Amino acid sequence: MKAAHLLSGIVALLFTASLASETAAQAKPNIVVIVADDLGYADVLFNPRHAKEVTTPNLDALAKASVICRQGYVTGNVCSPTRVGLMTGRYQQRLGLYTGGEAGSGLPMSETIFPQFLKPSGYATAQFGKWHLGPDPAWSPALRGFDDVFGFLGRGAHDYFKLDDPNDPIYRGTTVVQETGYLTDRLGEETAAFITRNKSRPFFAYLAFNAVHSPLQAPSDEIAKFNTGDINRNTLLAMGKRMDDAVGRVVATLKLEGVWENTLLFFLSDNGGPLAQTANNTPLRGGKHSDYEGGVRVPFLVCWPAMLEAGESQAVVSSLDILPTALAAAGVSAPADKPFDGINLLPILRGETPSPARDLFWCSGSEAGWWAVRSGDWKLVAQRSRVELFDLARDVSEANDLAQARPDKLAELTTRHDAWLAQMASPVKAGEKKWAPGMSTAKEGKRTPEEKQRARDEARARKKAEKDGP
Ligand SMILES: [Ca+2]
Repeated sequence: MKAAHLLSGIVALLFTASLASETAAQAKPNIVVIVADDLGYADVLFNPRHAKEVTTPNLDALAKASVICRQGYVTGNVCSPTRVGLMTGRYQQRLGLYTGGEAGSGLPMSETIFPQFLKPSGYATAQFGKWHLGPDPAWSPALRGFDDVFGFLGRGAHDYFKLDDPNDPIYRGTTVVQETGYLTDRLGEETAAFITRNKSRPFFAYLAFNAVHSPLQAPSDEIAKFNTGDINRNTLLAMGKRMDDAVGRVVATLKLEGVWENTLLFFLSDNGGPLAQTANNTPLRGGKHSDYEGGVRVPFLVCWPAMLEAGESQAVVSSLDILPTALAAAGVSAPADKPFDGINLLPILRGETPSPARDLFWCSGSEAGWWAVRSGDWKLVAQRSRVELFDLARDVSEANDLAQARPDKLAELTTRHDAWLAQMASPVKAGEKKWAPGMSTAKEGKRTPEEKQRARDEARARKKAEKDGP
């Protein structure tokens, strides 16, 4: 009897222990998504071929605790469209949003976005920094699932020092506020304060720096620490360093508040570095505004100390995967009516399943004329009539065009892209899904003087918008 009692006692104890450990394992992780803006692929220390003058010690420390995804992509080559993909887990082209102008004019309010999937599970949600998914307060993230909001809405760029400009306001929630300080510092401080306020419940923080997007502005003492001989480069690096400090502050706060281990954190850039602004994308070709690797392959980290062993991954991953991965980690079901284009990365990054064969697609519509597809190690990159083919396994710099040598692959990838594009919506603003020969030249010849003037005005407006930043 005694022995039986003892045994049942042990069984009960084991049962309780296993329940407790299961509960601990099931505690919902915090989700932190940090997006840099226009960050050069080689302007971070964790790229082994980083530019020698780069200083990002906090990002480097984060990378050492993360899975560094060496083949991480975003879904577009400019700011706004990639944010649609990130917020919905679906290609932005499904909504007819191909260009910066289209996506920046508004991600339809009818779409369910990232925080709205998490809120029913008890997550506190917050957005800090650049929104760029709708131009005015009607499109505010505060009206679509984010409890706390601190940032700016309408444009790709914001002055880093002038934080009280009524023409380009900073909002807290839906209220315009007058702020002081350096914007990048402020975003780090606000995110840290949110973490402290919500440490005892699961939270989702979306920290979208506008750094290191133009305008090139940094505190002069920070700029003075760099000595490249180029004031623009010095300023860009100072902006990057300040962003690195803000990331360091966020990570330090997660640790201080005891929630670091169970936080799933992503870090990436929204598109490649702009070469005109002295960004360095080594060893990749091109930069922002192009579908070469330099425009769409970005620094990409996934960190979850409790559940992911740090290291490197060569899996092809996308910003589309962030939402599905976060929902899987949080135990939230993916929507059945609008299936994600992204995938749950956790089994892949844990090495439980091999990297799946997958295709990634890009398309900026007929106006910009860029489109591209990656299938296995093959990549087709097209802008209008120029179509090139690369083998990324041997030629990550896209220096050796194999279009003539491998017409079979060229045809195969074109077919894959056409099949994908057929599922996408037409551009909401202008043009066709894809540029075709004769499209713009034919129009040009038939224009009346009024149409030509309008085209010139539009080009000027586009140029100004580009300066403000897509
Ligand atoms: Ca950007």
